[in-house]
Amino acid sequence: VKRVFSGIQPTGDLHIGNYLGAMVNYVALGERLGRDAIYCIVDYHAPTNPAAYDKHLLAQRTFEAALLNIAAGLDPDKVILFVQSHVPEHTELAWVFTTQTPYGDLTRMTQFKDKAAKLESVPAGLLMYPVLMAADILIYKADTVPVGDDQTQHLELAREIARRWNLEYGETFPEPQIYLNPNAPRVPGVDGKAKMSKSVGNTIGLLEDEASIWAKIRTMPDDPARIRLSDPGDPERSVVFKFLSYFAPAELVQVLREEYARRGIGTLVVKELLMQEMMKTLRPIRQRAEGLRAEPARVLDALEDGARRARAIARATLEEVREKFGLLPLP
Ligand code: AQP
Repeated sequence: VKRVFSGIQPTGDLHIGNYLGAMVNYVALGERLGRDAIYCIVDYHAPTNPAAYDKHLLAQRTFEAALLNIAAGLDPDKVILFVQSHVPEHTELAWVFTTQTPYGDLTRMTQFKDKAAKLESVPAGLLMYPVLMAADILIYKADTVPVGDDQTQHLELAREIARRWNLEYGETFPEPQIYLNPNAPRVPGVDGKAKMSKSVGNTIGLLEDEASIWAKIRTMPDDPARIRLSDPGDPERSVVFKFLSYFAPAELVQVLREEYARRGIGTLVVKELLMQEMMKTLRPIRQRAEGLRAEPARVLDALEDGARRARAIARATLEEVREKFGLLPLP
């Protein structure tokens, strides 16, 4: 791992799926790599999904996404944190890639198919989303991309775009590899079914009110085979245990698993402990978020510094791309 890049959308409150699947790795890789850890609030991606985009909220949500990442432990004095639209080279490279990417490669993307199926009018930007994502990554020549496993197919396409470019125009880009959190590659929703996702509404928000979180945990489904307390429960099939494993120490999880399986305890006890353990992670994030909200200049200054650093790298790559692509040099 030499350089990492990852993006996060400013489409409403970040949830524990984003936190466990991606943000935890941002922090860890940032500690290791310093300024070679590059993180971006991808505001130009947001309007590709009209259901999640609001022009009156975009700026505020972009600021909030940056603030929450810092509150979750990302140190902008160590890494590069910036806003995508502040580095316009991303969209310029995306256009170059758009001209070189087969249409069929884009229409077969499952996220495109799923999201397009829910829309009456499908913006072309939704189809181009993975091309812009490839440009986001490749403009920094990043070799590693910490994301959740829902991004696997998009990342394969980014590798394909890099490979095709290198063959046609000469070695330029590394083929970026996905970097998953082995403990939480895909966090399920509170219903235990689909992946936790803003658009499905099955999330636990990082800043969500404690009473509201408890209401969701209290009604979480148990092992479907366990109807009465006297039935043996299988922790492997319980979403409550899945969530517990994200937040509680391994020894505690082990003890509870054994108790649960031999009918020593009911789900409610496990749920109460889950709530306690989860809040141990969330409370400090909330406190730091509150502190940052009182000093917005700290976030805005960090984003300004990040954009300056990111842009210097992005400009150099784009210059190389322009030349290899055969464009008339800039006047
Ligand atoms: N459930 C999840 N488990 C693990 N990782 C997840 N990520 C998202 N959901 C899960 C990862 O979080 C990062 C940022 O996600 P994003 O905001 O860029 O977009 P997203 O994947 O579109 O988030 P949502 O909540 O799923 O939104 P919608 O409903 O609009 O699709 C990414 O690295 C993502 O993999």
